[in-house]
Parts: sequence; C-alpha cells; structure tokens
Amino acid sequence: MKKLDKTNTDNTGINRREVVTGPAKLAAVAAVATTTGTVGGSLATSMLTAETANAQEAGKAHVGPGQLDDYYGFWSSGQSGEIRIIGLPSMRELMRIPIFNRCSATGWGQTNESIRILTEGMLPETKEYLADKGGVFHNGDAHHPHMSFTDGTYDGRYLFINDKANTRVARIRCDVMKCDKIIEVPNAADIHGLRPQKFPRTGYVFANGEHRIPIPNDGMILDDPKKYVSIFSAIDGDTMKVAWQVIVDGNLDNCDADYQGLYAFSTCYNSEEGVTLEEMTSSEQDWAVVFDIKRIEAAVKAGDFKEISGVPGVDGRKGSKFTRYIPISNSPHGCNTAPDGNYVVINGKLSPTVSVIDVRKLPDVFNDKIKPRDCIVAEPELGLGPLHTAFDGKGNAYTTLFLDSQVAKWNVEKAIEAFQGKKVNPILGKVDVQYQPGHNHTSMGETKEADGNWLVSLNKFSKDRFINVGPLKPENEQLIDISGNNFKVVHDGPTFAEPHDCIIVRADVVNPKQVWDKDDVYWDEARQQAKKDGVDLFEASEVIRDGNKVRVYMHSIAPNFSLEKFTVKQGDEVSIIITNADDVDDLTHGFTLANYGVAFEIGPQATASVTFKADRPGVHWFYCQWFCHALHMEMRGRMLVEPRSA
Ligand code: RUQ
Ligand code: CUA
Repeated sequence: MKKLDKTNTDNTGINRREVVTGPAKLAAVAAVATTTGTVGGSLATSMLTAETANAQEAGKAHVGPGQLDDYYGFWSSGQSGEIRIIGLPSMRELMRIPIFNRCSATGWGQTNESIRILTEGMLPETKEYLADKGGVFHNGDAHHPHMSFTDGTYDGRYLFINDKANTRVARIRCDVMKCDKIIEVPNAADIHGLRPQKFPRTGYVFANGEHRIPIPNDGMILDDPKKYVSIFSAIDGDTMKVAWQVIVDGNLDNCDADYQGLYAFSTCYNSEEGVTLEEMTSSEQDWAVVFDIKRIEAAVKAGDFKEISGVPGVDGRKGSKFTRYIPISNSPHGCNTAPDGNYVVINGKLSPTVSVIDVRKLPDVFNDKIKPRDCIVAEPELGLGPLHTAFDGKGNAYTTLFLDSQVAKWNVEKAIEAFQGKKVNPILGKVDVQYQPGHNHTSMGETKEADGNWLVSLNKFSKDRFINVGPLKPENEQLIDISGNNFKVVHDGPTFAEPHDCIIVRADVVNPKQVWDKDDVYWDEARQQAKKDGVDLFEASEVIRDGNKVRVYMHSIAPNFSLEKFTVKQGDEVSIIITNADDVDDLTHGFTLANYGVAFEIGPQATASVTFKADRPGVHWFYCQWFCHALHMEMRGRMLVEPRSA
C-alpha cells in the first residue's frame, strides 16, 4: 500500500487511513475514545466509541484537502472516446487521457505526434476513406480499459482499451499516461469485449469483434447473413500487431482470460445468426465460447491456418478443435474470471441467472470426456438483468442487476453447493443503486490481489439524483464500501458520457514520471528532423526553409518562447516544433496560434509539433495557453504571414 502520510492526522493524532483500514481499525477507535479523555465511565466511553466509529465509517470515502487517494481508477468514457483517471475513494477526477477523441487542450488529434499514433496502425482502405476527411477519425466509443498483467496481477506498464465505433484497440503508456499505439483490427467488425492475458503476462490482448460481417467486406455479399462471421483477435500487447484471429459463430460480446494462460472466454449471443432484434433473441440458448490458446498457437506455428488480410486465421466455428461452445441461457453478457483462478462467471442478461464455469474441467471438455455444459458448476438466480460481476477476493461476487437497479452480493462456494442440491441460499444481500447499473468493479478485483475494499457501480441513468441540467442528464457512478461486512453506497458521482467500465488499481502499482525523459521516443520524428536540420531542440530558435516547407524550432523557458516573431509566406506549409526546456514538476506550456485553430500542450522536457498551411496573411499572435508563470499572459509572440503577392 501507499506510504501513510504522517501529516494526515486529525486532532486525535491518529492517522485517518490507519484508523479506517484493516485490523488496526478497532484498536485505533478504542484509542480515540480513551485518549479523548474528558468522558469518564465505561458507558460513555463505549457510546463515544460507537459514535466515533460511525463518523469514521461515513468519512471513510472522504479524502480531505491535501490528502491523497489510495487507488487509481481508470475509467473508460464510452462515446467520449477517452480514458479518465479517477482517485479512489475520493472519486475525484484527476486527469483525462485523450485517445479516440479530439482534445482542445492537449492538441490530441492535431499534433504531429498524435496524428502519427492515430494513423500508423490504420488499414490502407481506411486511410483512403479518410484522405479527404482530415485523415483521422474524431470519434470513438471506448468501452473496456484494462491494465497489462504479469503473473496474475497488474504490472503498471500499459492500459489497453477498445473503440467499438471504429474497430480499434489502443495502448496507453502508464509512465507518462499518454496513448502510444492505436491499431485498427482487420477482418473484425466493431471491437467490443477486450481483456489482457493475465498469465504468464500480457502477452495477448484479446479483442472481440462484436458484429458479423462478410470477409472480405467488399460489397459482394450484402443481405446474406448466413455468410457473415465474427472474429476473435489476439493482439500482441508488446508489438500491437494482431498475432492471430479465430472465426466464430454468433456475435461476440465480452471476454476474459484465465489465470493459467490456457484459455480465453467470450460471451456469445445471437446463436440464431439473425440481423433483426426479433431474430437475434428468438432462441433460448446462446453460448460462452472457450478458446484453447495452446491449440491455436500450435496450429499457427505449424502453418495450419488461412491468412486473412495478412493475419493468421483459424476456423473456430462449432465443431472446431480450437473452441468449445458452452450453452448458456439467452444472450449472456459480462464474462468475469474470479481471483481464485478457478471460476468464470457468465452473466445472463436476459436470464436472471449467472453461470459459473469451473476452468479445471475445461481440459476434459476439450478432450470430449465430458459435454461442454458439464463444466458449469453453479447457476444461481440473482435477479433481473445480471450484466457484470466483480469479486472481493474472499469468495464473494457482486453482480449488477440492470433491470432491478441493484447489486447482488453472493457467495460462489454456496452457489456451487446449491447447484448440487444443498439447501443453501447463496445470496448474501442486495443494495439499491441509482439507476440501472451496467459494469461494476472492485478494487484490484480482476487480479489475484483482489482486496475487497471498494466496489464501484457504473449506473447508466441518474434521473433525480442531481439538480436538473437539461434533457441530457449525467450518468451516475456510485462508490460502495464492501470492506468487513459492509455493503453500502457511500458516494454518488455524476459523470458525462459514459461511465462504461473501469478498473481500480492500488496506487503503489502505478508510478508515472514527474517530467518527461528528454530522450523519449514519443517525438522521435521531430528529433530526427532536427538532427538533419542541425538544430538542438533544447536550444532551438531557428526558422528553416525547405522549398515551401518552413520548420520553426523554438524552445520555451517560462515565461518566454525563444522566438519573439517569425515570418513565413502565405501558402507555406509550416511546422512549429517546440521543446519545453523547463525541468520542473507541473510546468507545462502550451502553444496557441490565434485564428489558425492551432493549440497544443508541451509537457516539461517534452517536444511537441504541429504542421499546418499558413494560408491567412497578416499578423497572428501565438501565446502560451497553459498557466505557467506570473508572466504567463506575456508568454507570446507573432507569426507574420506575408501575402502571396509580396
Ligand atoms: S459491455 S454494460 Cu460494452 Cu462493457 Cu456491459
Ligand atoms: Cu507558458 Cu503559460
């Protein structure tokens, strides 16, 4: 855990976090009562103890001014297309990481560095499609953020997230909290479920193509859904190249990986292979698909595959040796591996049940010793609309009930006993959430280090929970205390579109840098160009003309840009390359060029650049838009654009 902040004490001299966490709690509460000292007698003391305990229980989620959070939350933002970093338990939004969106503040989507990342993993046909549309997509639908794993737990290297809207997967470097790779996944349609391999490491990032399309999707097959397929992809998290793909039946929804490095799992609906809602929900049985990673790897290695658009692909449709289709009631949705490594929970959605797969039975399923359905060891009925399940590491599971607007707490072993016919009720309690929860997540809950402290319920509707902001309402993410025997909502958090999914990572796992490393590869193209131009980025104040291309090199030290003015000609292609030479924490500069729509961030010790056409003549001020110094307002200069005729 994070080191305790010794200044973080209340007037009893006891650290708040020490008081409220773990076994220290009761002893510390008792100490509060006795050291307060003014109340005599055992009854008064015990009343005080109870009151103090209540106050501290309620205050457990409160992180006061100047205090630090215990966890990083990484939140997808759904149709906003970014990742948000939230501190827990305060639920304060700490930062945003632009990925699939366009960011006015940082210049993501405009800087040369971000455009390289946004385009280098694009398929040729998409490049062609976007050629006259600005070259990049400006929207994304970010669903599932997950951290890279080593040996079953988070390793703090990367985050991965899918874009359902434009069939992409992105990687975020956790050392600087910036996206460094985006790939468009070939053959698949609309990446939805995404999970990293947990063991031995990530390794693969598994990605579900949700929609079924013909391959190739060239317009030759249109309204013949029998010829559509969906695609399961394994992306190499180190290279961000697709390692292999599997053709499957049905529509893939969510996925997860085991703790043994042997299997991956996907929920799969629409066994009917229909294209209308009625067709898609007509059958009572859909599937959880299990992928045998070793068999697929062996086939790929032996050349036993078909290449589809340059990617090794195996046929994993029903009857294939690479997959098994486990029958599950109509339209299962979430897919969650329990921290003990033995169980996977498949969430029923249209069925009030969740189905528990025992992964230890899967070798027998793949060797046809038992039927696929025989690996199901429990199927408790929890309530209406079970969507996703999270775990506390103590054998309990928490499942969101979308229609009931509740979270159900249940015990996995008890559910197994009930399935065997014993008279036990696996449900330990339910809590109301406001309203209609989709995903939920526990602290470290998708790792073997699940710690059972916090649960977040990501609710799709806030309705009456906040003052009215018009027809478009925020959604509501609620913090639930699940430590000890607690199970109650302690915080409401409004959020803009959309609290789709999140992970909650212990703060000590994540160690970002304070300033950039000046040799970082992030701006390697600018560095190479500067080298060719004989420019030292950290000393630069040069304007280099190269035909109608002009490269303007500057460095900045608060509160100055190294060039007070520069001159270009109307029609020149101008690149502004700025290095922030300040080597100080939290000293970011910006560059905004007035009436040219140009603005970007330059982090301490970083270089950032933008290229644009200087087609408006005149005097154009540029200024620093990131408050950096008492003379920040004065941090500016002029671009003089000579008219073409001059
Ligand atoms: S799926 S609300 Cu896009 Cu994450 Cu279940
Ligand atoms: Cu530099 Cu404001």
